[in-house]
Amino acid sequence: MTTAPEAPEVQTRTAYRTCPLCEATCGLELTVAERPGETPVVVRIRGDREDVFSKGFICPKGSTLTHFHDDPDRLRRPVVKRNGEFVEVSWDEAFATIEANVLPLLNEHGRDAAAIYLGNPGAHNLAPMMFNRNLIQGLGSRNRFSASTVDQRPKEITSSIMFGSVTVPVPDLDRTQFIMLLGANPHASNGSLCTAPDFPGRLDRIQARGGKVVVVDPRRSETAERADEHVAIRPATDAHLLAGIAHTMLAEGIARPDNVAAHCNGLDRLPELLAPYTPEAVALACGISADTVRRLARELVAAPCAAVYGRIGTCTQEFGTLASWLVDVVNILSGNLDREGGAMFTKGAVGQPSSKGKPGSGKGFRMGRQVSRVGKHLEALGEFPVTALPEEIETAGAGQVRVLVTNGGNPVSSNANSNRLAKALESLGFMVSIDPYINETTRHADVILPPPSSLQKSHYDLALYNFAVHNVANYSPAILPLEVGPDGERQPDEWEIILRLASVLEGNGAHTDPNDTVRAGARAMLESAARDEFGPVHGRNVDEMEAMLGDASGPERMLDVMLRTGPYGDAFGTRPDGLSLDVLRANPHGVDLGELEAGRIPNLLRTSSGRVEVVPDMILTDLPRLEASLQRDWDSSMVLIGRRHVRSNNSWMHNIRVLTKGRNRCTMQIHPEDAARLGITDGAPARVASRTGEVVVAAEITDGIRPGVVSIPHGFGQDLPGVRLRVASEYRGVNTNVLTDEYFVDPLSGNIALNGVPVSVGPA
Ligand SMILES: Nc1nc2c(c(=O)[nH]1)N[C@H]1C(S)=C(S)[C@@H](COP(=O)(O)OP(=O)(O)OC[C@H]3O[C@@H](n4cnc5c(=O)[nH]c(N)nc54)[C@H](O)[C@@H]3O)O[C@H]1N2
Ligand SMILES: Nc1nc2c(c(=O)[nH]1)N[C@H]1C(S)=C(S)[C@@H](COP(=O)(O)OP(=O)(O)OC[C@H]3O[C@@H](n4cnc5c(=O)[nH]c(N)nc54)[C@H](O)[C@@H]3O)O[C@H]1N2
Ligand code: SF4
Ligand SMILES: [Mo]
Repeated sequence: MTTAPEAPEVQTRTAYRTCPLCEATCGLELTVAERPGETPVVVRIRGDREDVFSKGFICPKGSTLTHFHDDPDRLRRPVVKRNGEFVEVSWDEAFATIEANVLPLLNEHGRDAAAIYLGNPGAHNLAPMMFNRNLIQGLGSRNRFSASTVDQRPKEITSSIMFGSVTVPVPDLDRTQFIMLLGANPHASNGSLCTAPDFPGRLDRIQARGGKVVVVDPRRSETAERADEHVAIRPATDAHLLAGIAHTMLAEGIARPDNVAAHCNGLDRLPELLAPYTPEAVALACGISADTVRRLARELVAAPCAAVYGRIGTCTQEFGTLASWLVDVVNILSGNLDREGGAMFTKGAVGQPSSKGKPGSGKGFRMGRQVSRVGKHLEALGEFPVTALPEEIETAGAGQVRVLVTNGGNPVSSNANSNRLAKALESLGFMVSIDPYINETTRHADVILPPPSSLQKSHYDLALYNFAVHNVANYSPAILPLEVGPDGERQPDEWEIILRLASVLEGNGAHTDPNDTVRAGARAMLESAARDEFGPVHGRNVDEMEAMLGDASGPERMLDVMLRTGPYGDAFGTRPDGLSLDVLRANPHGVDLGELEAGRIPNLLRTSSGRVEVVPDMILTDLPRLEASLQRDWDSSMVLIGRRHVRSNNSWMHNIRVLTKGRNRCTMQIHPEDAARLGITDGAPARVASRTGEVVVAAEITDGIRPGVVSIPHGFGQDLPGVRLRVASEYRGVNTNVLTDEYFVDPLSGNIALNGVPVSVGPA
């Protein structure tokens, strides 16, 4: 502790925490001021220069955790809707209200009359990562939805089929000499399904060491601006381009999948399957030259090492699964899968399916174990695609959804056809949200349970470290205490909220001790680890291991088990230098677990064949659609795409004025040729319409976008009745998902196609 000279009674201390806002996991250094008898406050946040992974990097959002914490609109106590108005109540009353309203509905209509929607922050916070499964179990409904099906589901499916589990290869950013990014703008997003603090700096360093960065994007994004080459592709034709590249490698005899060929099924079928995708044929669809397709194929093979990486633009579009599959096919054919400087596999410290159980094979992947009631959409990874949510609420009959639970999600903003979804939510019998804000979605709720702010909860990036470009582990304890309400009631921690709600929904009441659930969960994990004959604690005495957990509670108890039984763990004593929660506590800047390892195939495979399934049957069923689209009249309509900005985060950070101040960022970008033809003036309002709706948005004329394409960012449009976001509601933004179409999906995954949506554009 040091004493600040200007205010003798104030003590300051330094604390460290991983930023939970995006996937980059930057280390933050926080200065906490403490005055005797008062609640401590965080007075400064900056990048932690000693963080083993981020080394001091942060973006403008990272230092705003205090603004979020202090936001007067952020709920501190639960609210219950009475006569259309939200009123603050005690936690006990909130849970009692849920119990009194939800259980009768479920008793009458059955458990499937409930649905759950889990949003993006759930992937960034320890408690939901650990305990959302309890919430799902407590609800007991088959109607499970998440933001994953407006995001990365296509990639999760292709890696599950090809490798046997959600084991997504990441570009080896720090060693590659050639990277081709499709539909990703890490200058704004800092990367996704590729955890890399200072992703932009890592791209710069590829160039600095003589490598090449190629960006494939209909828009000259900030990333494209700094790249060596920008390929301005037509939206939704990445699968065509990648098929053309793969075709070229095979046709020219330059493919060299030798490093993994012995472990692949179906490689020999690729030449025939990809025969239609000649550079000339795909060039027409992609709106780029055949020579470019050919040259990219040759460069990818000729580079000392290379990685192809696709993200939002390749997933949230009508050929999302095919494009995601082809990313890996091209990495295989260029000889770069599972190789240094190529597309590699992370080995997370908490253990993944690919590092548990028998090395080299497993149960493989199955989807469609359930089919949704109305639209007959297939389940994948335990969920239905969220395209099915509105129709499940609206359509009468047995199994109609009458109760909705959301945790950290804003589907009215983030899912397609917002107007329809908002109307559907209004018709629900009861809705419960765990959320800090009254926003576009939660204004429809009957009860909102607010989690503590990020500064008040502990953290470990359970999911994101499994997609990191370097193996690391980092745990952050909570920095500020939980609040105590006017009645002396302590605010529950996020994990306690989730587990209490799970208990209420299950019918066990709000007064079961969440710690009993935690203890039982940790014990079950130990039992399963002791049974794993390939794991580090096989055959060990469970009581003995349990005793070593001490009295750790909450997610920490579970995390400790995961770390200790994981690939780097201390195995409860037999590997004394290994990881445990104590080791992470002693290393607040994180633990460096080394560079990604090459040659993890075949051991990481969990396919039933024990091979990489290069040509899965599911893919075969969809290839005819891709081939037919080669003949499509791609210019028949203007199309809409999205974008992100570094100063915003999906829908929920627009209430932080330091981020939203400055020029209007929610504009419709349009090419000068289109603007002239359609009578659009720069800065003036333009009308954009689609099958589902219409918005009026300020036009931004720029030659940075391809003709025929307009771009509007998502997550804006908070100025709706009932929303309590005073800063965000003043912003001149519109909700672009009024225009996106819930029935325009990638058919294999059911993921909504948010990019490449046909629209008409004119002056307002
Ligand atoms: N600042 C900030 N960071 C974020 C987020 C945020 O909202 N703001 N969100 C986080 C989340 S949830 C995610 S999933 C990640 C996403 O991270 P990214 O995948 O990097 O997402 P975007 O920044 O939207 O970049 C997508 C790019 O795809 C382009 N594009 C659109 N359609 C197509 C197409 O058909 N083909 C190709 N090739 N390109 C296309 C767009 O022009 C855009 O430049 O970002 C995360 N990080
Ligand atoms: N047009 C278009 N639409 C898109 C996208 C796009 O590129 N274009 N991107 C899609 C993508 S990639 C994603 S991931 C989705 C995101 O979709 P969602 O997850 O549905 O939406 P978010 O905007 O991330 O909203 C997060 C919600 O969580 C709340 N929240 C914030 N922190 C916490 C917390 O700690 N705990 C809890 N319980 N709640 C919290 C916020 O108040 C907000 O209500 O949007 C998708 N929608
Ligand atoms: S890039 Fe920004 S928002 Fe993302 S983790 Fe780092 S500081 Fe946080
Ligand atoms: Mo996302």
